[in-house]
Amino acid sequence: MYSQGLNGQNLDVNETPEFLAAFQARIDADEKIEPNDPMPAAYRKTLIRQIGQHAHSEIVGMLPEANWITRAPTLRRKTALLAKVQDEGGHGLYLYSAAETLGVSREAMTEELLSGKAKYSSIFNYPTLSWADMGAIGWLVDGAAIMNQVPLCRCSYGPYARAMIRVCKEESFHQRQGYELMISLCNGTAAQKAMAQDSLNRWWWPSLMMFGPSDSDSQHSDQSTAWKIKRFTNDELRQKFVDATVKQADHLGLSIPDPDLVWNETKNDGQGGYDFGDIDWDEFWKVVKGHGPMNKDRIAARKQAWEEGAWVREAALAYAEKQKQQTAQQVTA
Ligand code: BYC
Repeated sequence: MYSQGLNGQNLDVNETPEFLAAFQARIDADEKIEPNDPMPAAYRKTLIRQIGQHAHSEIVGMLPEANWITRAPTLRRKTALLAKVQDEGGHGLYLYSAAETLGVSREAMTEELLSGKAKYSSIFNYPTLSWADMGAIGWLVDGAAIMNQVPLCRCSYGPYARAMIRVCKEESFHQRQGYELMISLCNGTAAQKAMAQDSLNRWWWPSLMMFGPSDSDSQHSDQSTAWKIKRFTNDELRQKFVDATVKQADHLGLSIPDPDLVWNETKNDGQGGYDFGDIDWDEFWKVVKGHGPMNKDRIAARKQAWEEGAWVREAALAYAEKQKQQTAQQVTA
């Protein structure tokens, strides 16, 4: 939809020092960069990478939860989960559209996902083993997503920033849906509470990994921050998430699976924050490189959906072409 507005005139820019300085001055003045504005090729490439991977994450992210729609324990839970999974599909579509405004096609992005070239969030390569995982995902995964994505509403690239406003509103509903599910389980039987604890144990560390490698290993952070694509570093957002979430676990009466978690009054410029244990970065990179528990299944499911949906795309294109011809005939008549 957005790509209709891209006229392609500024895809090749002569990146003289004057041009780069003027571009950075626009960013520093908090101006939004729009699809037809001239921009450095590296800025465009960074956005295509990040927005494309973000879109893939939303679409792949439908799979772990969709697995539980038919097994939701009540009609109320089923409709809420169905709506949530549908929202994630919508987020993927806004994001693919935002990436298209940068001159990349949806087909090219999908091919990169299916070939393993484009990444998607590590979190979706873990299995959903119990109903409590629907609560833990909403609470922790959507909670982490909100922490990361609210700053993206102020990203320098207009279409991405605007798409994130609606996405964040919906993620907020998802987070509450998950937390409310956890409250019910924690107020239920001992077995239900144990199921909630087991789920927290399995999803805690992968949720911290969602924020990406530590700042010292984050190859893109410095440039993305200078371009105001990123407003906070990976470690800053991870810290904010831990500080907000520990209190929520306390309220549920659940224990965070980290023996090194301790309040540190000196953190966050003296406002206090939690010290936490070391993240298993070997596990993180293994999952990112395609060797997590569910990587193969996730890509196989996307490949199947892409192939089986080919006729729908063809039919939609043929219909659009027919409509175009009919409109042209009406104009000339
Ligand atoms: N998983 O230099 P860095 C959701 C990659 S969807 C996999 O720090 P950057 C939801 C990174 O791509 C959640 N890969 O990168 C959906 C880079 O590799 P490449 C998705 C990761 O971009 C359904 C390399 O590691 N959210 O919320 O500056 C249901 C070095 O990293 C991960 C977004 O996509 C990871 N966790 O920062 C429920 C948000 N972390 O590209 C919920 C938008 C890093 O050079 N994205 N990598 O091959 C971002 O904010 C940033 O891209 C990141 C990474 C913070 C994720």
